[in-house]
Amino acid sequence: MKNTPFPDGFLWGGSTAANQIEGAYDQGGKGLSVQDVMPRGISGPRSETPTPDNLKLVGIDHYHRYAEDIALFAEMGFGVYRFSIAWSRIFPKGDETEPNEEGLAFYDRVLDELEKHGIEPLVTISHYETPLHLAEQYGGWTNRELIGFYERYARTLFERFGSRVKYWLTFNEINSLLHAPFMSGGIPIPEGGVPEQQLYQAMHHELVASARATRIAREVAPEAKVGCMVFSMPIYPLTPSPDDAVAVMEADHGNLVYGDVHTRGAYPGYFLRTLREKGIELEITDQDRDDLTNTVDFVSFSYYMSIAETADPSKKVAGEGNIMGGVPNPTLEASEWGWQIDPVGLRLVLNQFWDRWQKPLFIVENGLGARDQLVEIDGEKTVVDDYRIAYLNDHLVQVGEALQDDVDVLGYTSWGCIDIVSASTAQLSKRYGFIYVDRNDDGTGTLDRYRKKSFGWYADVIRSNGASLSF
Ligand code: BGP
Repeated sequence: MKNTPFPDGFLWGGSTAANQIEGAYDQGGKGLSVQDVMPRGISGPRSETPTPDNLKLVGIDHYHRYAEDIALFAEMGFGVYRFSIAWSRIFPKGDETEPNEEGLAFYDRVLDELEKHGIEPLVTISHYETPLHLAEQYGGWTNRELIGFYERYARTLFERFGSRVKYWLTFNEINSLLHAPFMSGGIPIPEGGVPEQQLYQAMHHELVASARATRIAREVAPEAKVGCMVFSMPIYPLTPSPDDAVAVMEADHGNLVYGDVHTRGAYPGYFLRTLREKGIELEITDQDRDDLTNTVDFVSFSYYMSIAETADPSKKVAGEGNIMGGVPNPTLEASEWGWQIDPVGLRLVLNQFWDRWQKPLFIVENGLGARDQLVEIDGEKTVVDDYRIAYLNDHLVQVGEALQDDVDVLGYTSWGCIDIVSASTAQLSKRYGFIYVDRNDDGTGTLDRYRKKSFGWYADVIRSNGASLSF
């Protein structure tokens, strides 16, 4: 075996979210989630009710094909699979006192399948799919009552699945709340936007809910490891000017405060200054402060891209990006969707998070969204996705660098290991998978699955524990 920087037991796998993969939006007793009225993704208008042009209503029909999909993951050698539980399958409206048994039973079946193949589950409790009723009747996370509803939901999951699931994530990309209030926090957006006072209060409620979930897990499922999940975004100064460096520090703070609270159990001083300067007074009870001290076991994050930042208003142009765009970096190329590709940024993030938080890290999203062309080779349909292989290879090489820096990394789950509906644009043509799904943006397609070239490539990476990468 060739040398590899990846330690024994490193968890290799893939990652998805219920609202982007399952479909069956109104089956099995499921209620509506905010995603069911977001036919155009984050930036498009919401609809009043689910409309047939919303690709998420069918997704890739994983609700019915999960066994076939998990068998394909097993064929690649996955040791871990990250998926989310749809809150509205378990509590269809969100404020019920009793869970929907049919919803719980579905995830039992998914877990059975994973167990059969020896794949460790990694479960996101809430991935951008707040029950719609909680958004419309309560104002989403601006309302303190959501803490209690989430608590009941989390307790239900820990009680039911706690002995079968070791790794849990409380909220997907919790630091996206201020950038995408409806998708991330179920907060209806009035004309003129959500007042900042309410947004920051919602942020506080989610942080308390996350910490309470950790507390409950300790009681109910003592073997469980609970992590937070943030999007990571290295930010470079556009020039060497000290003012640009300060602009970077401040932008960084806006993203890092969530991880700081989750790992330290209290708000950092720089955040309190931001609140003071904005004239925001948060309602924080003594109980909240006590709850926040329930810090996480590990930190997980997504990584797709980096941005630049400047203090010079004339140079401040907004580029495209995951959750937040930034000033484009002139030294980097971008994906077809304008996300700038930066493998080295992943090493920087891993080192920064490790140095800052000293908690094991889990890379739970990374990948390239690209348009794929289905072709036939030797009678088999496939995609020759060398661009995806290059992207993933270069990022994994940087994970290897971070491991040599002695950063503690538990595992890597590439995003959208099978093609799913995009979160930002609600397209199916923005594909991340090792497995091609025959479904198009207009909703046509057979939903058949095909192995892409990257499928065999990733299987080799996993089998060799990273030794087959081109360093
Ligand atoms: C993250 C989300 C995912 C996801 C991914 C890729 O922000 O956690 O749900 O989809 O980004 O983004 P997109 O699907 O918009 O390409």
